[in-house]
Amino acid sequence: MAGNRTFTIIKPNAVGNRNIGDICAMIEKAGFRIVAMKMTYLSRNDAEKFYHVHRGKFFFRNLYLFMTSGPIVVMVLEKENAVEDYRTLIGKTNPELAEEGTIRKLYAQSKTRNAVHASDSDENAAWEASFFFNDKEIMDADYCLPLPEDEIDSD
Ligand code: 3AN
Repeated sequence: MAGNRTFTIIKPNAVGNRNIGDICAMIEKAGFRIVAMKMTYLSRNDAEKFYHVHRGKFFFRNLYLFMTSGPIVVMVLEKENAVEDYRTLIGKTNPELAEEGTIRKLYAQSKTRNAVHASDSDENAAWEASFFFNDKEIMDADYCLPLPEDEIDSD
């Protein structure tokens, strides 16, 4: 593996607002490699399991209803220091406090509709990635790149 991995979700508000492309561009420009990606949705059952650590908190119901309200894009990202660097790129949970130029500053509408989810530790990143992807669906960045140019016809 070329670096560490983190896991992210582009949330229903950002998918609905057609921000998938811009958010992925920011991720790649910041030096992350997308090694797994799909559009899917969270059933209520899955949302309860995925957010089990927030059960009982005052915002749980809002979070759970919002996260099941529309399609999401889930991704595994690879980079040195992935978890911390990605949290820096997305900015604070509350978009009003998020730093200029961060994903949440640009694309979040509120603490609930905050555009993206990010893992908070290597351990949680691995668990969250395995919640959505099997091993075959997570690419080995070293294996995939660079492209084998000598075997591809140039035209
Ligand atoms: P983060 O997403 O920045 O890691 P967490 O893990 O504390 O933040 O919270 C998970 C999710 O719960 C957040 N992305 C947000 O959607 C929601 N959330 C957290 N704190 C609040 C809050 N005070 N009010 C509303 N929603 C919240």
